[in-house]
Formats: sequence, C-alpha cells, structure tokens
Amino acid sequence: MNHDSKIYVAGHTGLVGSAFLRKLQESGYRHIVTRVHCAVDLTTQSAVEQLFEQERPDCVILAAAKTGGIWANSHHPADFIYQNLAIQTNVIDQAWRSGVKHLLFLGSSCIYPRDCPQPIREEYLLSGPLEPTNEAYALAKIAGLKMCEAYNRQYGTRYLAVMPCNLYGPNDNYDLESSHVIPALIRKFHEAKIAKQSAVILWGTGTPRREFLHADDLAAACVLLMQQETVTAPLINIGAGQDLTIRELAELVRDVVGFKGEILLDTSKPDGTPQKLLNISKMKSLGWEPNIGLKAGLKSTYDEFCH
Ligand code: GFB
Repeated sequence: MNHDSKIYVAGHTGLVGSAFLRKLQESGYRHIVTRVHCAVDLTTQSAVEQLFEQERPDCVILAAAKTGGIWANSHHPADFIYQNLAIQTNVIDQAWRSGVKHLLFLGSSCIYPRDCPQPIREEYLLSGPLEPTNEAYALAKIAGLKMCEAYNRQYGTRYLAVMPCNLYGPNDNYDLESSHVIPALIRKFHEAKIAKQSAVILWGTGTPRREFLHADDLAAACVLLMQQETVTAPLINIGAGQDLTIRELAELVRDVVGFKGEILLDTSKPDGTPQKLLNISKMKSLGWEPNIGLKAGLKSTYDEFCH
C-alpha cells in the first residue's frame, strides 16, 4: 500500500472505520473511497459488485460489520450471523474478483474459545467451545478469517485478518441496549450526574476482565501492517496488553465523568466471557505499541460525547 493506492474503507462512519479515515488522511493517503450505508447495502451482492466495478480500489479495509455489546449479541444472534456473513462474503469475494491484492478484515477477540489460556495466542483459535452470548458473531468472524486464508492460499492474495480486543473512541454507539460497556457507562454516569441520581447500575457481577484499546491505536497498528508487506500470516491480535475488571472500569469512568454516587450491580444480566486478554507479541515484534492510555482515552471520549 502506498500513498497513491486507492483505498476503499468499508464502514467509514463507525467507531473503527472513522478511525481509519483519520489515520489514513493524517498519513498522507489521498485516494480514499467511501460509501454511506444508504448508498450501498453491503449485504446485497449486486450492490457490492457495482461498487467495485465503479471504483476499482487497490486496497480494501473491511471495517463494515453488524456489531454490538453483550445484550444485542445474545438477543439478535440471527442478525449478527447473517449480516456479518453477507457483508464479508460479498466484499472479500468481490475484492478478489476485481483484482484487489491487499485487504484487511476486522474481526474480534471473541473468536477465541471462551476458556482458553490467557493471554490468548493466535494459535488457540478453534481449540475449544465459544462463549455462548456471542457465538453467532464469533462464528461469522471466524468464517471471515478463514475466507481470507483460503483466498490467500488459492489465489495468492494478501488478505489479513486482525483480531482486536474491545475497542472504544469517537463515533461509538451510545444506545444502552445495543452498545458495548464503555459507551454504556459513559452515558449512564453522565446522565446520573446531570439528574443528580444516587447510583448507577452495572450489568453482571463486575468481575469479568476486559482489555480496551482506543480505535486510533487500532488504526495505527493496521496501517503499519498494511505497509509491511512481509507480514503474510493473516491472523494477528491487536490489543492494549493489559486488562481490568468491569468494576475497576466502572470506577475509572465514574471518576472521568465526575459522578459522586454509588455503583450497584444487576446480577440478572450476563457477565459473558470471564477474561479475553490477547497476546500481542506478534504485533509488537513489528515495532507497534499502543499510545493512548485508558484514562486519557476515556477522558477524550467523554469530551467528544459531551460535544
Ligand atoms: O462490552 P460488552 O457489552 O461486551 O460487555 P463483551 C462487557 C462486560 O461489561 C460484560 C458488562 O461483562 C457486561 O455484562 N457490563 C456492565 C455492561 N454494565 C454494562 C452495560 O451497561 N452495558 C454493557 N454492554 N455491558 C462483546 C461481544 O462482548 O464484545 C461481541 O458480545 C464483541 O461479540 C465485543 O466481541 C467486543 O466484551 O462481553
């Protein structure tokens, strides 16, 4: 990938895709192609075919996906498996058909078995059962990774599949039913502060551990990967290198927002997987490391939420 490459960023309005746009523009990439969802429905094969015929990109960043937090995943598994399989199948296959050599597919750390050893190495893929709350989404993402591997093997493409830990940052989804935990907590603590409530309710036991990376750190890692053509093994973990409990996260968000009340637990809500800390030594061996600490990242994300 060079500065003259035509790069199609699928999903550019979301948390991850918008971070890619910022990073690519700041790094001097001039030919970026995007389409809003209402212009091209990526679940429709003919629409994707037409887009590739019109634009003929050199590289593709596949950040378009049906995503959501624990509640959305466990209540809408059909949407998660169908939409993700359709989007990625259409985009990956059409990329190959139109001669795209470089593609980067965004997966998720939930592809790994629920109870695998920590920190999770890439080799642990398919070594045990998945976490039930997000099995449908995880299976779609595993299929996307396997599709990249298969096209590389059969057609000599260089399609990479990165597996990030939980992400946060600008342009996240703040809907309390479908969001991930960080945007949910920012919103809950903010609204509780404004309404002078005495407590905020946290789902689950607060004991699960999660690893959080700012979307800008993810985009920087991925652009580096796309530039380093020596990397050919498609599966690569990208994470912060450390995790914390949901209770500790809630205390951090409470402090950032400036809420003075209590944190209560709703243990009727699911915890999900107990821990999913990624081993990021492959990515670090390329000279990358995360730059945005969790507290600083939460502060800037809260500022963006307020404006
Ligand atoms: O971020 P989250 O929804 O997703 O939840 P997962 C992380 C943890 O935070 C869970 C707890 O243990 C939740 O029970 N939590 C506490 C809350 N309060 C809240 C709240 O108000 N909202 C939310 N959403 N959670 C998703 C997967 O798993 O993460 C996807 O379902 C994907 O497949 C994604 O991998 C990154 O980390 O549990």
